[in-house]
Amino acid sequence: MADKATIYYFDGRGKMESIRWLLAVCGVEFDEVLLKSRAQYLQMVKDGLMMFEQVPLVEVDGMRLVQSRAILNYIAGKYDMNGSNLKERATIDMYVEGIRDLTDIIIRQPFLPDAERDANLDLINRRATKRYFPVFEKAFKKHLELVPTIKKFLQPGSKRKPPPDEHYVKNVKEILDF
Ligand SMILES: N[C@@H](CCC(=O)N[C@@H](CS)C(=O)NCC(=O)O)C(=O)O
Repeated sequence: MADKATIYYFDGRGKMESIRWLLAVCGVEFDEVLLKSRAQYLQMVKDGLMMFEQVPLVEVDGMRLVQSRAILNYIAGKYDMNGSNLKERATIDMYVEGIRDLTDIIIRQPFLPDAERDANLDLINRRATKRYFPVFEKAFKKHLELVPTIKKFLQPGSKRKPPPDEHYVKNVKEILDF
């Protein structure tokens, strides 16, 4: 039985969603502490919970992990998701870094000033359809069967978060004071 984790983040996708996905794929149960107010965030900073005063924060195996790459690498390493040799690891890393480049421009979209939204949306569409999706579609054609843990995470009622809405954006801005 995998050790349970506790994750700290806003009530939305952001930089935590890939971590939620990986935990789910690895079959790791997790509790969520949702950041709801600036006071709660400041208290976490005061208590020294986050090394760089940032979330995502994941408590697992007696550690407080921050930095999404470090968190993902730890979980992937622990649950043997890094391939069986250095070459497989390099291939996995290329897919991971590719999808990170795409999600970086997606995550920022709802936080952009109005004047920059259309251009960024255009960039997302171009990059997704022309650069990233074809690579992943090709890979999925080779490995099409749906892993049961992924199937489960896609069901309603899982801890998967919905796309960001105005309420989420307002909440994050209030908590981080920007
Ligand atoms: N490199 C970090 C960036 C984390 C990050 O930017 N977190 C934001 C929320 S998504 C945050 O906590 N910002 C508060 C701050 O930087 O003061 C990671 O990948 O985890």
